[in-house]
Amino acid sequence: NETTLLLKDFIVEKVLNNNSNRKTVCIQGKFKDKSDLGLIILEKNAFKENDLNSEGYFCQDTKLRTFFQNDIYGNYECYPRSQINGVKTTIIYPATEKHISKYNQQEVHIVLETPELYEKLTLPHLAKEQFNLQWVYNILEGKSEQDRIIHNNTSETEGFVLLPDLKWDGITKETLYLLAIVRQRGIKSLRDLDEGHLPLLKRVRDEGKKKILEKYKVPGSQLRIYFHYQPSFYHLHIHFTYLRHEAPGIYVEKSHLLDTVIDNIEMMGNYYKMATLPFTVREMDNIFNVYETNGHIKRIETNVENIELIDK
Ligand code: M7G
Repeated sequence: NETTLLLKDFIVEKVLNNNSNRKTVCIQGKFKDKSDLGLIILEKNAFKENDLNSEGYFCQDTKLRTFFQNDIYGNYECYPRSQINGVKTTIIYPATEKHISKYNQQEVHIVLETPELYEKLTLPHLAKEQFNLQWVYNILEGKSEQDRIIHNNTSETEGFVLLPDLKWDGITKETLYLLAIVRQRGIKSLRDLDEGHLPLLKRVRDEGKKKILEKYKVPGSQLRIYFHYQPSFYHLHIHFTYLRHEAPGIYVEKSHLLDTVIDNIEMMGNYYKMATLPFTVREMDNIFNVYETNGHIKRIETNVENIELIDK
C-alpha cells in the first residue's frame, strides 16, 4: 500500500474541520482514478527560532506585500523562501468511516465509565470495532519509521520503542511530541494496568526522560507524560509532549499523567480496575449509540424549537 499519492490528484469533497486557532484544516476527498476516500490534514507549522535571522525570515528572498502604512505602523503579508514556509501534511489513504468521524467537528459528551459499564458496553464494542494496529506492529517489528526511533528497549516484558509522534516533524523543539509504544501486546489501555505493570511504566518514564534530555535537551521537568482515555489505538502507548507546547489532546477529560497513574497503582494495585473513568464520546461515534441505547447519554437536539423549549 506504499503507492505515491500526489496532492495535485486530490479532489476535494468536504472540509471536515477548519481550526483557525490551531491553523489546521482536515479535508475529505478522493484521489484521481482511485475509488476510496482519503483525508488530508494540513497544519501551518510553529515558528522555529532558528529561522529568525538573516538566513531565514529576514533574508533577501523574503517578499513583503504592503497592506497599509500609517504613521509608525506598517502592516504586510510576508512570503519567506519556500523551505521555511512548509505546511505539515498528513495523508490518510484509504480512510475509513471511523477516520472521517474522528476528524469531523461535532457534538461531544462525557460518559462516566464504571468498571461494570466498561465490561458490559465499552469492551464488547472495542472487540467489534477499533482502528487497525498495523502501524504499531510495523514500528515494533522494524518495518516502518525505523530511522525515526530514538530509543529501543528490546526486553519482552519491559521493552518499548520511543519515536516522534505522527503529529510531530521530529525537529521543531517548540512542538516536541514523542510516543512510547510498549512491546508487550494485549495491554489495551489504562484500564488494563495494575501493579504488575509498575516496572514497565517506571522504565518508560525514566528512560524516556533520559533519552529526550540527551537528544532534544528538554529536561524531564518540562515534559508532559500521559495516557489518553479512551485512546484511538488499543495497544498501550504513552505520549511525551513539551510542557510549553499546547499539544492537541491534552485536555483534562482525555489525559492521565503517567506519574499520577503510577502513584494511584502504588497505593491501590487494582485502581484502574475499580475506578470510574470519564471519557468523551462524539455523537458520530458508534460507541455513542451504544451508550445512548442503554440510556446513559442523550443526543443534543439540533431542532431550533426544541432548543427554545429547553431554554424555558
Ligand atoms: P491515541 O491516544 O491512541 O489517539 O494516540 P489520539 O490520536 O486520539 O491521540 C495515538 C498516537 O499515535 C497519536 O498521538 C497519533 O498522532 C500517533 N500516531 C498515529 N499513527 C497512525 C501513527 C503512525 O503511523 N506513526 C507514528 N509515529 N505515530 C502515529
